[in-house]
Amino acid sequence: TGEMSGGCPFNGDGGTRGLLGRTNRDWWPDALNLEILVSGGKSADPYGEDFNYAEAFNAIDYNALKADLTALMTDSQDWWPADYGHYGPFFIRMAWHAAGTYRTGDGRGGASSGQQRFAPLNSWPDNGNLDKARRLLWPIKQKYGKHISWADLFILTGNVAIESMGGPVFGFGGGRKDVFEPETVYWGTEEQWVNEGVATRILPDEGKALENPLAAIQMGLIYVNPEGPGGNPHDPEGMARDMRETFARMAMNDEETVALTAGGHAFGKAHGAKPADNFGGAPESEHLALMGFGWLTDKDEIGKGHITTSGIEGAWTPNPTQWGNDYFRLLFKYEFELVQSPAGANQWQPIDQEEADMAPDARDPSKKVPTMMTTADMALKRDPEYRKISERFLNDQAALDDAFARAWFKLTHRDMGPKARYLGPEVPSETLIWQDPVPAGTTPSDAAVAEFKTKVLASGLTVGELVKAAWASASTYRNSDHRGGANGARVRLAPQKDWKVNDPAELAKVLAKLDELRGGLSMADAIVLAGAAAIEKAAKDGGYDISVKVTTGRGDATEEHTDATSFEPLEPLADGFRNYLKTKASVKTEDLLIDRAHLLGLSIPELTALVGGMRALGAVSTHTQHGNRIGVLTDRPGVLSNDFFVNLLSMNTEWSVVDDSGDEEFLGKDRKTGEELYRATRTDLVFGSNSQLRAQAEAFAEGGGDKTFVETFVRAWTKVMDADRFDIA
Ligand code: HEB
Repeated sequence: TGEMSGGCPFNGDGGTRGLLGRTNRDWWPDALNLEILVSGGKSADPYGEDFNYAEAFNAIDYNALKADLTALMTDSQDWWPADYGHYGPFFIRMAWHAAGTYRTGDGRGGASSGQQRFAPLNSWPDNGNLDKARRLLWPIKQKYGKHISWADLFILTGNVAIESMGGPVFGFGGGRKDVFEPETVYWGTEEQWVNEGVATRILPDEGKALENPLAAIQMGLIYVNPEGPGGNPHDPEGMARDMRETFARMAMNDEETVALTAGGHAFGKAHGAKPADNFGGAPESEHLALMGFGWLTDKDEIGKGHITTSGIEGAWTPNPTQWGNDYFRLLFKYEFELVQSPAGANQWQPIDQEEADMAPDARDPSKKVPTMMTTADMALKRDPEYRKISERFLNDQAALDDAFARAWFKLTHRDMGPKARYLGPEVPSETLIWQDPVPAGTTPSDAAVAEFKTKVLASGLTVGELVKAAWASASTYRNSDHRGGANGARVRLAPQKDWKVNDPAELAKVLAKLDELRGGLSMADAIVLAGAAAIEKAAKDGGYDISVKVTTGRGDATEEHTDATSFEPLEPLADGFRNYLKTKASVKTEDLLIDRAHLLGLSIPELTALVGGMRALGAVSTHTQHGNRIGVLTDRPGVLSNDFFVNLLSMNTEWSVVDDSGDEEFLGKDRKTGEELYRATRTDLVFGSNSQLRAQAEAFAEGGGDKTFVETFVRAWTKVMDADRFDIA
């Protein structure tokens, strides 16, 4: 037809940025490509599939490890001497930058898999010289081997650094298992780094807000530009705005932001001794003989402390290796003037600073040098809201201690998910609201389970309704920060219960009925069991005798256990499994399906089977811009069958775009008669149009493929239902 020939309608308005934005391959086209070796399902993990990190971690001599780390703090190495003879501040920055990439939008980033070892993070301008920090840790990593992951080591080292300089620490939970390849995370589309002059991402005059899910203000930064918005030091409001927005994206409020920044900058110094063009390139672009190091200059210069990292030069306090309140004392004692560092960066210097308030030189304690503040630090005094908090901390050291310790703990553990995942002797007993606590559940008897399932099937609720409710409950789970999931049954609570994707009225009806029937079962178990009962019935109606295994024991969370606002970012803007699209995104709608499958930890066959199975079961959102029952390519919805794949691949159907649907909705007509047969979305047709997904669909549509399909569907379903069961793992 005219519509399908010539131009390619599938490349329409949808894709402007691609799912991954700019990737390692774009940044470093010449880097060695190992991807071909991990294709074909081969793992890059040298420890093998059977390796149990929790067991390995629990066997460690934890105190000996901490003692080794403490000794390392002051064991200065000639190849990278410690400022003030103490590596503590350097390691705190390493830990903060490991954790600080976390963003609430998709739960990605963060410290939990040791990504700082790999590109692009190892080469971000903001991570300058942290290659040296990690290399300083290598002897300890080597000594303890697989008992401590790099990911855990980064954070534990940050804690030990704080403790060894007298700072307050709230606790440590281990359990971050290393991965051995770069994770694919969307970091933005810009083609230059921050230090190459790339534009800042919040520009109110141009109506430009920070794109979701990004949390950094320029490409290659952890958060904000320390010199000011886009490098401009004369925009205090903009500076505070940028800080507030980026820290909020990492789940931090104003108080936490002030405590973290001031507490962090109680320690250490910034490095801007020489213009940046005296230094080599980032690690990923450097010569083989540098063995993974970047940003190098000659040895004598390093020995003299002539280092440039951020370009800003100087310490914040007179005691950069000692916890205390000098940061706020100096911030409020002095007026500051704008000066340039030797490297040419904008920074603020106290006017008429008394010598007693000056900092020692990093290499020569007998020399005194002025302290400094970055434009970001100045915001803690220039922004009215930050200022109130800063003044409180200035006058109340105990409040700062507590706020810093708690915020640091949250910063470094926010991406670990439920407390059940924490390991080791220093896990705080106090339960924190951001850990999304769920009370322990109980395990019902087999008889009680069977009785409930029978009642559910006699309740008048449809297969589609029950499957949708269970999916709504479990599918919020994200592998990135391990939040969401069926445990706790938060689907009963705000905001989940009101999300459009969940068809709120229908969901309320289903939940009320299940509540009435559940007896002693938790709601969380009842929702999952009801879904299983529905699938077993649907399979039976399709001629398959299968059972869907449910591991009970889920608990029910209440509103008191729940920070409702913190769940808002978990709302799916699209859920291809239910054929739901809230608003058209800047990526293609099918990209969002792949993204969600990734967050759910699904393989390609699992993703395919779930989509086809949920369509067959009629588990499609009614509250979508596409209208009711779209994509249900079967005349027997509610029966588990491979009809979706058979009908999708049938050459009897000819597809065309529905006008005015923005290339989102498609009409399937009988090729001979022209009779309308089906309506479908991009998420449906992609299983016929994309060659790889089509191969999956074929495997499920072909002769005998129906059995493979049913088995894969049930396995994938159970995986999603149990994705958050860290309590039983
Ligand atoms: Fe910081 C450093 C900025 C936050 C901690 N810092 C730094 C620097 C800069 C910054 C520029 C320098 C670098 C070089 O070396 O040169 N920060 C910043 C900003 C922010 C921050 C902008 C936001 C607002 N920090 C922070 C936090 C923390 C920190 C949150 C933690 C907690 N830092 C830090 C430290 C240091 C730094 C410790 C030092 C290091 C050394 O000494 O080496």
